[in-house]
Amino acid sequence: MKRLDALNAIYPQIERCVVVTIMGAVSAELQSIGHKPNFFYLQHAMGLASSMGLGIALARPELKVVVLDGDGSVLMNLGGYTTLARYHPRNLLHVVFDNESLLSVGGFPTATSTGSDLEKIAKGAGIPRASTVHNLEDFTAAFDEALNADELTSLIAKVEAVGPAAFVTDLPLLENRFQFQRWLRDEAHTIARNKKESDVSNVLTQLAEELASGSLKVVDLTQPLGPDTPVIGLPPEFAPSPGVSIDEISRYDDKGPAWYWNILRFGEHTGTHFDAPVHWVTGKDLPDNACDTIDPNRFVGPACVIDCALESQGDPDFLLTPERIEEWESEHGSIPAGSWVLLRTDWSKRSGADSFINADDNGPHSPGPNKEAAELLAIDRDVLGFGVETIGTDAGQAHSFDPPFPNHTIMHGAGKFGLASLTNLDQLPATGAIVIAAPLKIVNGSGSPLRVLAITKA
Ligand code: 23J
Ligand code: MN
Repeated sequence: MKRLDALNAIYPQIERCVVVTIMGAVSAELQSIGHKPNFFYLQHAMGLASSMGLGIALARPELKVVVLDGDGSVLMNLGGYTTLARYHPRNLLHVVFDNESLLSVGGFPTATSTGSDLEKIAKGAGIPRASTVHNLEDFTAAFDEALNADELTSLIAKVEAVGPAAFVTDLPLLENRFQFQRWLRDEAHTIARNKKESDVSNVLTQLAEELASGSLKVVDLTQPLGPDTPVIGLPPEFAPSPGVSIDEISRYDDKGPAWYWNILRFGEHTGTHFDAPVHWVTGKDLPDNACDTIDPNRFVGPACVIDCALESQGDPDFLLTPERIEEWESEHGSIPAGSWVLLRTDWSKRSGADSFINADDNGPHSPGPNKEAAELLAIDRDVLGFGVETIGTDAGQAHSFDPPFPNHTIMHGAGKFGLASLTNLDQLPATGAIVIAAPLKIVNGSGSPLRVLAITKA
C-alpha cells in the first residue's frame, strides 16, 4: 500500500475532521491532495503530532481529530502512547503510516523494520483500540470503523517506503498556524454540525447492524387477517361491517396455470387497522386527513405503552382516565409529542370472536379511554395516535357515552390516528420501542388494515 493512495482514500472523511500531521512526506502528500484550513502540519517538532492532537481532542470534544503520524515520529516519542491512553479521548483517531524507514531524512530503517510492533506497544500502553493493516481495502475499512467507533484508536498502516521527490509546500508555517487557530476559533462549528449530520446516518447504520446482530428485534403487533377476523358490531340501525371474505382467482389451475391469487373483501376498519381522521365527522374537513394524503413521517414514532392488563382483567368496562395516564407518566416520564400511545389490556389473548367482542344485551364490553383521557392525549400531549388491543379505539360501551365514541370524536377531530386490534403489546417496554404503522394508500381512505411493526430491544 502506498501512503498517497491511503490518504486519497480517506480524504473525503478527513476533510471534515481536525487533522494534525507530522512533518515531511505525509504533510507534503496531504497538501498535494488539497490543503484545508482545518489541517495542521507539525513541521519541525518531530514526534509531537499525537500530543498536539490529544490536546485538541480533549479541548474540543465536539470535533473529530485525526492524527496522521509515522513510525519514525512515534518511536521518537513512545511515551506519547501512554499519555494518549491515560486520557483516551473518544474523538481521536491516531493513524500511523509505518514505512519502517526515516524516509524524509535519508531512508534509515527504523525499529519497526527489526521487529518492534507498534500495535502491541499501543495496546500495552492501554490504547483501547489498536490494529495493523497491510492493504488499502483493510485500511479504509478499519479507518471507517475507527471513525465511527467513538473510542480512541491507533491504526497502524504498513506502507511502502516511497514518497514525493521533494517536500515542497507553498504554505508558510506561520500562515498554517494562524489559519488553523482561526479556523478552530471561528469555523469549527460548521464541521461540528457536519459531524452531527453524519451521526444521523450512523444511527441508521447502527440500526441495520443491531437488527442483523439481534440486539434489536422487530415485534409484529398485527393480528392475522382472514375469514375468522371479528368485526365491530354496531347497533342495528346502522350499516354493518361486512367481515372478511377471501375468494380465489386462480391457484395454478385452468384459471391461472402458474399463479395463485385472491380477491379480498372487507371494510376499511377490519382486524388490525388504522383509523384516519376523515373516518370521523369531526375530522372530515381537516387537511391531509385520509390514508393517501397523510404525511408518511406521521406513521413512525416512539411508543408509550400503558399497561392496564390487570385493571381490564378485573373490569371489562375499564376506562383509561387522565389520572391513570399521569400515574404512568410519574413512573416513565411525560408522553412526548409525536408518540404512539398504546393501551395494553391483554385483550388480544382472548380466544374466539365472542370473548373478544364480549357482548351482552347492552352491547359489547371492552376497555377504552374516557373523553378526558382522549383530550389529554390528543390535545395536551399532541400524540400521533392511540392504539388498542380491542376491536376499536373506543370502549365497548362507548356508543352510550357523551359524546358517543368520545375517542373517535376527539382524536380524529384533532387530526390524530387510531390503531385497533393490536397484539403482542406485552412484548414491548413501557418506553423505548419505535412503532411503524403505515396504512394502505387508499384514495380518500378512512382507514385500512395494515401491518404494525415495533422495533425494540431484544
Ligand atoms: C364505525 C362506527 C363506529 C366505530 C367504528 C367504526 C370503529 O371503531 C372503527 O373501527 O373505527 S366505533
Ligand atoms: Mn377503525
